[in-house]
Amino acid sequence: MAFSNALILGLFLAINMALPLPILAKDYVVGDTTGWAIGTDYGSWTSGKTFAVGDTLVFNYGSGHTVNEVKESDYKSCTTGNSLSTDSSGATTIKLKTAGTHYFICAVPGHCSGGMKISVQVKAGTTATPTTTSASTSSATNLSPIAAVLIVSWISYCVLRLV
Ligand SMILES: [Cu+2]
Repeated sequence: MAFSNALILGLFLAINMALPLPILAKDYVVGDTTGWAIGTDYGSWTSGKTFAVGDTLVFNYGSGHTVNEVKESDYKSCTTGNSLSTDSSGATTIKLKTAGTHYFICAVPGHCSGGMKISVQVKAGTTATPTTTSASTSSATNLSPIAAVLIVSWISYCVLRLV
């Protein structure tokens, strides 16, 4: 009896550890309490953070700034003429929809070179809609919930028999 209980407990723990937890999309406030401003080192703000598709960047700033998404070359040279998007609402929310590196700068002259530039590396997330590239990995993970349900059902059956 004691052995069975230990076995069940062990199995239960093993399943819990093996099951992938659902990864929820996160909101990141750029620069935290400092927000989107000149003189902030956004390189150190991004370091240690992992951004995934589905996450959101929130830029908070006063009037006189913008958030422009730009290409890498324009990020490096602080060029705003070819911006992919622009906003100056004071609270710009950017949903990270694609994997890869995304670049944002402030379009007000002097601000980008003054530090208002940020690049974020976005990895493919589990919250994204399935694409052909993730098909190979999703087939493996799709099996585990079914297996888990079967195992949990079997454990429940065993526990009920013991009681
Ligand atoms: Cu600015």
